[in-house]
Amino acid sequence: MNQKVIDVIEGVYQSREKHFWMLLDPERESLAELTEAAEIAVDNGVDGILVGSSTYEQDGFSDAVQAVKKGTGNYKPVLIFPGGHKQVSAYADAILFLSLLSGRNSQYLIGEQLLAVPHVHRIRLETIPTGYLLIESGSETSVQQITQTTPLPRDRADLIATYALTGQYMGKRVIYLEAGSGAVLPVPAHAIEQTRATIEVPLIVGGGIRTSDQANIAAISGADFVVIGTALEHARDHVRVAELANAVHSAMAVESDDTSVEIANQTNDVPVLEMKPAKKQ
Ligand code: 1GP
Repeated sequence: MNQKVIDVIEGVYQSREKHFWMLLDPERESLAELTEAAEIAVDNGVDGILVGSSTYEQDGFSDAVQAVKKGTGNYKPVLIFPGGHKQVSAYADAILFLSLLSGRNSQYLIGEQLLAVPHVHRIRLETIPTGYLLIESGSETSVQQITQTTPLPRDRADLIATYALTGQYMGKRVIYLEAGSGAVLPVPAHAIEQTRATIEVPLIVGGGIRTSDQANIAAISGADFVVIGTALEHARDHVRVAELANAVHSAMAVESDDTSVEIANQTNDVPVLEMKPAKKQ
């Protein structure tokens, strides 16, 4: 990768392309599996690979990133999606420099970042300032448990969009709406739509997306980048990767300014910045 990753990300947003990112968890796969997964991903339409884990604390993280990078043949960006400050590696093209804005736990707002910075600076790793918002997804997820934060209510698209805009105003170059890895329910389409209509920076959406339909809906609703991890874990199925990639890419032609995707239970039309008390469902 000679190009800066932020330029790639902003280029996707500006051109209204849709990109499909695969998440690989080094805690759940061997080095050989990571390389193989990355090879299959690149061969079947994946546009970039995230590497990270909510719990990984071992020294071998950089080896895992190197294994993934090897599998991509340097054709697609490899980004660190860190669960903590030890997840830094010079083999990555960039790191999503996350700040968990939906919570009030200072460890994940600034603490882990501060601990990571000396290493990140030493290796001159590209940082992508990312506003990370955790959205309620039907049950408690590991990211929720680990960060000890409360996710944003899934029926409050207005609140989610306002948090995203706050992130943008704070200087975040990217916003990530996260349902949590393995979530029962993905981020609601209405929350994606309202966030997309509100912010003017690229939007990443992930967590709980398992099917082509769900991936397609996330992209049509306004996600510039759709992330899938769990659904592809250990499943080295070329066809399935290609189907999911196609479901995301094909949304480019479908998305319009009128992204009125019909999703059950998503009828909240409260405009952003006019926040109302949370409704009980
Ligand atoms: C998690 O958004 C990613 O941080 C991907 O989630 O593992 O549920 O696909 P899944």
